[in-house]
Amino acid sequence: QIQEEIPLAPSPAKSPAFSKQEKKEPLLLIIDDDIEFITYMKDFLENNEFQVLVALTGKKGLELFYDVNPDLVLLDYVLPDIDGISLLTQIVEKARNEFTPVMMVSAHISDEHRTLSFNLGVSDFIGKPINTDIFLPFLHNRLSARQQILKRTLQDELTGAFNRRFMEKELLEQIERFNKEEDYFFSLAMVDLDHFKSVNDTYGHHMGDQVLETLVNVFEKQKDPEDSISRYGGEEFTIIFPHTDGKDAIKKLQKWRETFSHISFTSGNAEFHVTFSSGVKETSRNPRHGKEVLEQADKALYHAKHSGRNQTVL
Ligand code: GH3
Ligand code: MG
Ligand code: MG
Ligand code: MG
Repeated sequence: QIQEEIPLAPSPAKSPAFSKQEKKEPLLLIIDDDIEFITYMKDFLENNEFQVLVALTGKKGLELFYDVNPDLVLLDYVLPDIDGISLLTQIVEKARNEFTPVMMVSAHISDEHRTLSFNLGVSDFIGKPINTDIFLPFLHNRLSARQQILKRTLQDELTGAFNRRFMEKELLEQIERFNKEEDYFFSLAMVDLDHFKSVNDTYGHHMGDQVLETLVNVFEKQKDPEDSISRYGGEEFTIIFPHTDGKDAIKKLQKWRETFSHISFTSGNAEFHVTFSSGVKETSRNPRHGKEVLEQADKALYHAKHSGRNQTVL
């Protein structure tokens, strides 16, 4: 039997599958009211290592889309609650922003339907019943294209962390949630390596690059799945901790700082250690803009630097 919302394992993570650590099964959202079709597809896809979420109405589908950020959407052409094409348009627009392929599925393929769908921005139009032999490789192609795009647009090449563009998008979403949901809060940290210029000057840029990669590795290994590490620029990183107050964010950072500062880097015969400083801002009072949160974390970072480095300041 189909529930409208099939619960997912831990947090329906925001972090994309291209993260070095977590290789997750792709998440598909099926928005359709055809129970027979849904049952069949859900079963088939789950047997082929996909996670599947189902929504029986367009409205529920859009809500779920915002909640779980799926990798691909299978969308019924005709849904009971769709008011004209406005909801369809909203789903497709949301999908476009996330580089998420939308496959329109319908038992009635007319040129008119197809034209309308493609004009909306749907990437594919598939007829029911679906030939699953053909569908599977097709699905994989679409998903791998999406991964490539996400990688290029949201990931920092050197470290594998997210890039600043991702961070800005994520911060905007966090702020929106914070302003909308009563009990929601998050923390943001700015991290900057200590005396990094001298690492470059003494051991060379290549070594400096290795230090940056190692730092991100330490973070990625110790972070919780929903935390996101982004390279803000140069040797500065931003970490967003959803559902985390300043105290807990600091606790995490202290642990990471400890681990990182004990790593021995070697260059020729020399052995050296590197530390970082960080500033944390928690959303305890109403921040109106992401910029404000960033500025306050940056201020805290400034204090950490000026109180002797290798520390975290709230
Ligand atoms: P502080 O403790 O005050 O932060 O001192 P610092 O020497 O780290 O000073 P600052 O943060 O201003 O230095 C940033 C340095 O990081 C300068 C720049 O050459 C270096 N850097 C930025 N991006 C990269 C990179 O991608 N690779 C390497 N190797 N170095 C980088
Ligand atoms: Mg239908
Ligand atoms: Mg700096
Ligand atoms: Mg620095």
